[in-house]
Amino acid sequence: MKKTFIISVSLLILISVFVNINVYAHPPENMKLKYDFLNQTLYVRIEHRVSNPLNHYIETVIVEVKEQEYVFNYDSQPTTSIFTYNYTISADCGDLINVTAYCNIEGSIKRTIIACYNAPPIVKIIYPEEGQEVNNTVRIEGISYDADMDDVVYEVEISFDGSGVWHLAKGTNNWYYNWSTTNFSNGVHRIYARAYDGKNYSQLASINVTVNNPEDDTTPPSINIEKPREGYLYISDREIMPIGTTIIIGKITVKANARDAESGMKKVEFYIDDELRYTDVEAPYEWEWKEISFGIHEIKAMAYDKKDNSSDESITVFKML
Ligand SMILES: [Ca+2]
Ligand SMILES: [Ca+2]
Ligand SMILES: [Ca+2]
Repeated sequence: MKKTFIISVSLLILISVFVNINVYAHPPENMKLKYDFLNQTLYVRIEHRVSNPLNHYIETVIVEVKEQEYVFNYDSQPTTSIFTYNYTISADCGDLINVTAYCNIEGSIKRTIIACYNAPPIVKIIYPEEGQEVNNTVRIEGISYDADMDDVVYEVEISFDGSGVWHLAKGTNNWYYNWSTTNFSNGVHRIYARAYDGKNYSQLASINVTVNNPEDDTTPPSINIEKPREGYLYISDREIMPIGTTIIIGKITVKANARDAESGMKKVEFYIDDELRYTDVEAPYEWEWKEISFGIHEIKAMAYDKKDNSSDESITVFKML
């Protein structure tokens, strides 16, 4: 007696495991409705993907209109994917028509239309998420769909901060829009999306995001001339001693130290008496002044950052040979 019981339970478990694997169930994927008022006919197009429509199928379709319920039962479905049922249903323009389709194993799908009226499309923003911090270029992504059988989503548009300017997104059911956040100030901005089915716009979908791009660089770089040093004597590029006046005999390598904390250094220009003599685009910034000259001159080094902010430093020297 006990043995038989155990065997029966084991068999039951085995069968249930087998059944679950064999007929893995999922709710119907989609359903679209259309009501033809002249012919008083309701069209119900169902998407329910199955491997065997004889044991996995839409079993019941229930139509509710004007507090009346129509029940349609089936013992299979016509195809393994998408099929349409027609029902003669009496409705007036403006009536709500609710349709629910039940899978024979698990799940159902429900859709509603208003007889003779267009259902506006629906749009959703999937990325970025509400409150997310963004910078540079952001790919705004979303989905849209339309409940009416004959309608498709014609286009999806994006707008920012209630500007009233709408930008066309790429794609419809799955859409995206590349947004350059550098054209926007840092801080909170609102993204809006709407879909159009050729007749009506959807309700707006919207999210807030925080734009956070590096601030513009308006600070000039720092610069100082390291060589020659004020008040020193140089002979043939060598520092000899402090003598109170800057005197250079022979050639000299002018060296400048320049830094920029924001956008970075672009170049240092070297001038003699306000005449540009050399441009160094890479640190260390230096230039060998070897022209023979005699007299008082001004050496100037001018630093530029990548946003063309500049600053300079000068030194007056006496040069011989
Ligand atoms: Ca529509
Ligand atoms: Ca700077
Ligand atoms: Ca250099």
